Amino acid sequence: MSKSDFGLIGLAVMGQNLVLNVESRGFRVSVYNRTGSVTEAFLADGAKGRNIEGHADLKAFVESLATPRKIQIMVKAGGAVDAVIEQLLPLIDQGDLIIDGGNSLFTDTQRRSEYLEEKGILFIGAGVSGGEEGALKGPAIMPGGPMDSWKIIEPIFTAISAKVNGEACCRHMGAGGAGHYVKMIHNGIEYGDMQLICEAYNLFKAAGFTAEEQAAIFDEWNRGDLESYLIQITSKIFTIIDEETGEPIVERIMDRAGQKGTGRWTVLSATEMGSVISTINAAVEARILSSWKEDRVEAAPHLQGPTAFQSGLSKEELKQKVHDALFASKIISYAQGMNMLRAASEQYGWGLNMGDIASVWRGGCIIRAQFLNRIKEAYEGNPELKNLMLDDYFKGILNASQANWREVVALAVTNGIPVPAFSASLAYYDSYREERLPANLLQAQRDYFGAHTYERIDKPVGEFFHTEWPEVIE
Ligand code: NBP
Repeated sequence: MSKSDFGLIGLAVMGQNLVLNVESRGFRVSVYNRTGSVTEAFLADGAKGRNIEGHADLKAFVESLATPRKIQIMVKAGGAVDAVIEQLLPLIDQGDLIIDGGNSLFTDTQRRSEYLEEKGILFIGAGVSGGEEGALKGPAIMPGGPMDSWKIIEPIFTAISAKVNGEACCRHMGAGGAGHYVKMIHNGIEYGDMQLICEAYNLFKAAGFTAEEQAAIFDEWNRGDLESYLIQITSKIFTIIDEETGEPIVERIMDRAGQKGTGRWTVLSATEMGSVISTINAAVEARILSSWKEDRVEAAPHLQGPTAFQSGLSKEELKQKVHDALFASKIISYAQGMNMLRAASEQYGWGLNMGDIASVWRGGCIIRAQFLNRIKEAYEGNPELKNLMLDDYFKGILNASQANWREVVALAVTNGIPVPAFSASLAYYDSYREERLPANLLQAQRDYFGAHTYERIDKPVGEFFHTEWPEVIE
């Protein structure tokens, strides 16, 4: 029997669907899963009649693969990946390629890259986005690792990835952990996008829009400049009615959000690098606050706020203003994410290409959106673009939207409706365009209590001064 072109370990939902996708592109695939019954069930069901062979024994699995072997690990991120690598090492040869396609922390990927390089094993850490459906029909793939390793898997990854205008949503991102880093930022941006949509929904709900009206608004937005997968599914969510109560299902769902950790990793990495991702940060914190359900229920009768929603706006006017606030905030979120990628690229020497990243995110993944074409164009037109906000297209939108954006944030604040991501985005915009921030006073305070010194606006940069501040008498 001919050897397989590709092997995959880890037959949970993502692994199974990726296998079916690879096979559907004309490749022969071997599979292995720690729990053998899972492999058997897959062979008897989804893989039945397809060019897929399953193995209960890891050695037999490895031997079934054509060399250089291409083995993708699709198991739970963390220790399980290391465990599988250790099991593979005695069985594979130098020059074989291991790909970790799970949501691994990029520092783990960097470590594994170095470890495997020492042993002569090729390694790619690939972020895969698009959930189960993407895995089956065409995900966005963000591979990182040495170029020679990438070349080995490029034909298969290019074949299975999503396509936009005939272009594969899969490009080599950079060395080491670059691919998993880009995937982590993708997930952070996904958090931001989702939270911004939720804030729009919350305002509409307070203003008395029905679920049906919201379905129509998001559907309309999905046919305009906000066109995206997340806006599309949001529109559909509002159309689903709970059979038991006859209410829209969204109103029966518990308001306690979960998270698996990639948003938190993004925030931690930003803090370490001195990047500002306030929109994503607000989104991560909003999920945490949502999880404090019992505390919120207990506090609600004790802490006062405005009672009836008042705006003085027609529904049509409010719709337009919220649209502008959402679009402007979304631009800020992407501007922050792209700047963080640039900072990481410099820090780790990855040479990330912003245009390529925007291009890969256009299809297959959760944040796929029409406006990623504009981001791609912005960075292709000016690879040194300092901040996405300064690109002509985005600058035009921000300038045209800022008045409505402010009105929406003010309206939310006046009515006691939390809009942490809208307002964090606006504060970033206003801080970035401010020539003089109040950090002069901050420097004075630091010099006061810690003699940290300060620079002066009327003296050369890099010259430091200290004032003998008056003693504080307690
Ligand atoms: P899970 O993350 O739920 O992992 C389950 C798989 O890991 C099973 O095949 C399981 O084998 C295997 N496994 C575990 Br758990 N511990 C193992 C160990 N010590 N040795 C060998 N195998 C082990 O699966 P998933 O949801 O398909 O996701 C796979 C990867 O893709 C994860 O890193 C995930 O974060 C990432 N991802 C998921 C999605 C998504 O939408 N679900 C999207 C994008 C990326 P068993 O059957 O023997 O328990």
